[in-house]
Amino acid sequence: MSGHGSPTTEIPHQPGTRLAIVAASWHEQVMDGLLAGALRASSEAGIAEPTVVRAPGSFELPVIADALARTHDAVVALGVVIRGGTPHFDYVCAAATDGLGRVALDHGTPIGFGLLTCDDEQQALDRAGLPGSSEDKGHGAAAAALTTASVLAGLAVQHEEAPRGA
Ligand code: DLZ
Repeated sequence: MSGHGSPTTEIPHQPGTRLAIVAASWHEQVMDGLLAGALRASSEAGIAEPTVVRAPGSFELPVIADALARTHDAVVALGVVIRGGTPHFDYVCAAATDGLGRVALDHGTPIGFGLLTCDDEQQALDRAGLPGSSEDKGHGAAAAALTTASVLAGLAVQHEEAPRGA
């Protein structure tokens, strides 16, 4: 899947949104770029101090995201998994992806999916929002989580204004 076709939506101004970012620790340079992009999106939304926590690896992202989803309005999960010569890649990617999807639905909390699954380090660098990168997936994941939180907040207001059956 490429970034072709990605939307250019403006992030809603939402300074009261409780945002958390969980970032894995493997592949430091790429992670630095992803985290910087997510923090930039947070500041574009007017959120001064999001919660930021580190996970050892991408496999641990869901359990930390689960804890954060209980106390925040939106969570951004960032990680990089690079294909090696063993099936480990597939297991880590599947566990992280399935787990993050489950957390979002279990808690009704949007989880921005900023997990890069790449064949090699160059692919990851190209998506990391670093100087010379063609994409900024950390910013994109945070923008998606924040926009979804804003949509959910709007739906909750509508629901309060128009009780079912009225
Ligand atoms: C073990 C492992 C490997 C081989 N590769 C990566 C990777 O590319 N990116 C990443 O975020 N984590 C990797 N890990 C670590 C696992 O996610 C996990 O932290 C360990 O298996 C310990 O549970």
